[in-house]
Amino acid sequence: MDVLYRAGPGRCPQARKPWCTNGSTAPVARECTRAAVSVPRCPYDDTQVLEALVSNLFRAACPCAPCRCAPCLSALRRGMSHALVAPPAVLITIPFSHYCEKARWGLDRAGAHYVERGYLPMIHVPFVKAAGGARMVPVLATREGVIGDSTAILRWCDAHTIAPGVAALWPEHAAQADEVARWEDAFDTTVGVDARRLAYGHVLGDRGYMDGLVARVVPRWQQLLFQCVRPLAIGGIRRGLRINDEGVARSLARLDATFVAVGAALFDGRRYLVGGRFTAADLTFAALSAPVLLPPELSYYYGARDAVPEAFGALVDRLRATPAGAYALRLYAEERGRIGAGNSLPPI
Ligand SMILES: N[C@@H](CCC(=O)N[C@@H](CS)C(=O)NCC(=O)O)C(=O)O
Repeated sequence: MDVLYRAGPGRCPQARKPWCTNGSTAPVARECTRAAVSVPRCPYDDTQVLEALVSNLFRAACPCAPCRCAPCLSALRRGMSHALVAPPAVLITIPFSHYCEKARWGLDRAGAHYVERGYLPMIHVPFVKAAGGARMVPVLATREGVIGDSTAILRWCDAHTIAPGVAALWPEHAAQADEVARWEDAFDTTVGVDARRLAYGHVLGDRGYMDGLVARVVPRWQQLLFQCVRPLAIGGIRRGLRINDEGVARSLARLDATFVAVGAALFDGRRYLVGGRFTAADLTFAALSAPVLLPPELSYYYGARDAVPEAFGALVDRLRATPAGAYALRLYAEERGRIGAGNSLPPI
């Protein structure tokens, strides 16, 4: 565990940061009297300051966010100031992005000690860049470096798994590992793109749904900003992801074909795509198809099935009823949150 403080006299070094107003339930850092034995360096320090300034402007939550891993949460419950629990890794996300969910699932499963910082599309750009990423999320800032791709983050998880009894996402057997990589690559470029375009295509125009989604997943300053630039932001997403009738129809046809291929691969009754056990191929399919399957485990992000516009709900029902859809939902029920469940909390 990476919490390197002990009780004793002295002041928490973080307490000097005047902007630490602490929006959480933990004791305020200013009152902290525990001495630091050694301060783990937060890989996100500079960006934290930037975010803190913006957050404070809008009186949003304290940016000194605790790590969400089980040991840190339990340390917080025992009364340790959240400012003392510095995360060794920071996951920068658009919280409802399914590529981010893929990375988050890998990290939770590995028992990783990290904190998530979520931003709405477009707002994410300066924060990603400040953390050393290119533009896209997910970005994982670690002490060893910055990783800007969901597959690379899963590979990082395999190398850093601390949860007991958790097998690697890529099997050791070379032929099986290649097969996993082939499925995983294919899902990244098909399901990932198509599910996103379909879901956005159905919900972007639904003001009530979008407001609910935004209110759930980001702090207030981002919600206010979104209200101000809503037409620009939605127009930007539509143009950037080519969300138009033609694009949506093309994505639907391609998604159906991928679901048929996955169903065919499972036709002999196997429970996982490769090697008789859960791998990166299964995780990637389930996470990337989540926006069109709305697994109950992700209702925090996407809302319940009944909350989506009617036409979209009908599509969700149809896809859920396919063998591939049922398989992805089963993976969520059986695999997501079972390991490192303490981590599976909403982003801060
Ligand atoms: N291949 C990348 C794709 C990630 C991706 O498409 N991210 C989207 C969110 S779903 C993104 O960052 N979009 C914002 C942008 O392009 O500025 C991965 O697997 O990480």
